[in-house]
Amino acid sequence: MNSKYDLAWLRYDEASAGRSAAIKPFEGYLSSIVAEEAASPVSRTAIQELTEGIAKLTGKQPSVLRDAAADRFLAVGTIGSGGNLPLLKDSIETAETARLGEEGYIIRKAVREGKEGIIIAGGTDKGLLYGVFHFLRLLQTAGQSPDELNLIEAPKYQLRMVNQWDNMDGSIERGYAGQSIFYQDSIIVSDLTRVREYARMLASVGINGIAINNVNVHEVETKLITPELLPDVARVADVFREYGIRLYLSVNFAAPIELGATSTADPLEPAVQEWWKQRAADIYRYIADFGGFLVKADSENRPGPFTYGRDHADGANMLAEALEPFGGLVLWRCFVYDCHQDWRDRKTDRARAAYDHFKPLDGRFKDNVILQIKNGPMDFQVREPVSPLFGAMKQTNQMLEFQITQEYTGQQRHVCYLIPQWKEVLEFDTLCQGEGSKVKDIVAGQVHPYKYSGITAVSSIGNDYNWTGHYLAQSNLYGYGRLLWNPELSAEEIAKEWTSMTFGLDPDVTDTILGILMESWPTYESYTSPLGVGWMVVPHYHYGPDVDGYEYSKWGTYHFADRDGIGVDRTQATGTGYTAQYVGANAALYDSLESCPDELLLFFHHVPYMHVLKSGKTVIQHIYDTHFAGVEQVEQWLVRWAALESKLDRQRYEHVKERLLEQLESAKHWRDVINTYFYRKSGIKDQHNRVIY
Ligand code: GCV
Repeated sequence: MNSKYDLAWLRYDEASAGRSAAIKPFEGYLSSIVAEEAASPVSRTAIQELTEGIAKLTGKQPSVLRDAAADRFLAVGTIGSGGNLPLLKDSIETAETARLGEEGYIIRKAVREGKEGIIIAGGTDKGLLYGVFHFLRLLQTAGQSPDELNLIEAPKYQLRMVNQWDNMDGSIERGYAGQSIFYQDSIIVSDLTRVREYARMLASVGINGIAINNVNVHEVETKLITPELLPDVARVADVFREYGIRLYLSVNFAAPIELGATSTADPLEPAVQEWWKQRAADIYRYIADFGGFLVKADSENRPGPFTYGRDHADGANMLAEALEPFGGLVLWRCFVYDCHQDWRDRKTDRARAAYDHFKPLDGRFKDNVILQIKNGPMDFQVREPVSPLFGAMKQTNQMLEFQITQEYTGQQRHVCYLIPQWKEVLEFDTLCQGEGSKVKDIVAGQVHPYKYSGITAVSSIGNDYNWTGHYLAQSNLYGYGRLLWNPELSAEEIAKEWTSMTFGLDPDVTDTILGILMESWPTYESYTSPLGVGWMVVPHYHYGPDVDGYEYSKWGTYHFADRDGIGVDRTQATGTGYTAQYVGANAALYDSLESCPDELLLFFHHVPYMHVLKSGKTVIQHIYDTHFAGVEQVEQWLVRWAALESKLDRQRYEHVKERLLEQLESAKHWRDVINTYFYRKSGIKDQHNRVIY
């Protein structure tokens, strides 16, 4: 290890097998960069990234010129920002410019007066930066030719964010990759080198917003919005700004009380409203382009408007009013449910909560409020249906929240490539405006005309050398950004890009890693909780099996297994009626035992163990078979990984091997606990007589 941290997919590793073949067709263009004088910090970053990237990839420093001296060169700039780069101006049509918006770019070959240039032209400086990262990606992934190059790209989503769940004591809630890179000992770190490197990683995949503190806002963090801490927050905002990323803060709804200003946090109380207006004014004095507030209210014991008999529109609107004069946004989370439920109460259903709380408020939110909705109705399980709240509110901005950090999917000790899961969510057709009302279009504001929309996710990074705990978990952070840029990319394409950039182009290496990644989500699902029922994890910690860990608890997460059967009845006739929150054919699909998809059966229905699935297997046999198969799959991965020993650097090879060995042990533990539990409950034998305890 030469540096203090791994460079992930930005290693620009000249020596990687096959890399030079990818660069070769571009070689003639790479020694001179023709650029206007950088007009903004983001343009400066773009030119610097391009120069340094090429230098590392080729071993030769390109020169940056104002005019084309050589016959071949790269021409970089923003569209409409002056006449210094004729090649750039001449080769772009006005109609194309309109397609770019602020963040899009064009990359193509152009010829003028016998000189050939590859142009990288951004709609604005941000578009240029994204174009530069795209071009550097082309140099690292095989099969590109300058002659065929003609790309026009713009991101699908307006807000493309990450949420850090970092606390100022340096810990990270649900963090599995070390301590915070932002905070230590209750202050913001003075050396922001690593934060800058993180900004690069995020910008390289198109992320444009970050909330830098945990949504559970504790005592010290409550002060982040005060002049005491704002100078430090502003330092962090400065770093992200250079990479086109806006900074947001999570706020404590009870802040005016906790900071001693008022005796209430009632959103309709003028003194409280005034206090928030003052805080907003303070913040924008320090950070002129501050993004806004992220809020977890009335959720898991956090304060909120319910205390004062007010609803969530009252709460969100008060904050929105304070931010409005400055163009700030309120990202208001819908993860609101009763976490003090009585497990004996079979009528209350946590899955219903977000829809029941928020749907009736449609039309009441100010237009700088966006509701932030988790992908599923429960909590980032390995398998859940899509939240029925998406698209259910026509007049209220919505954004989607994913979880990159692998809280319930192996905690970055198990490989679990999540892009296929996220793609299923995005492709779900809610039917809210008839067929073709997919989640991916709803959160792009293309189904209902939302003013603001987008996607966010809980980040997975910490100060571990490799950022994400498991080297292969870097693929989820990379893939998340790429998917937000363009949700039409396939999970394989994304995995391939990441693998090539991170590990080089040797087909043995890329094929093996690609295979493991693509098999990993179904594998994780197969040896953990079956058929969409979820939970069955060690309470609070959420790693490893504990079938009844949450069964008699207050958290509303039950499986109801008894000697005869298992599953949660969420049907309209006999269950909690949750299925009715879906539209038309979707409600019918989930409500009927006949049509409900196997993988979600136990989420929606309580069935006997001998119920026959669409696959032809009984539920109990499915449980046994998948749990044995999951372990065998991990065993196979170890064999495939071992074959790469001579092709990988020692550090990464050994690290992944160790994690796979741990995954194998953990998968066996899951298999034996789950199979034994259900064998003992049901008394039904495995058809294949395998060992169950
Ligand atoms: C930040 C889950 C996690 C909590 C998290 C919460 C949330 O319940 O276990 O750690 O709190 O989600 O999303 O607010």
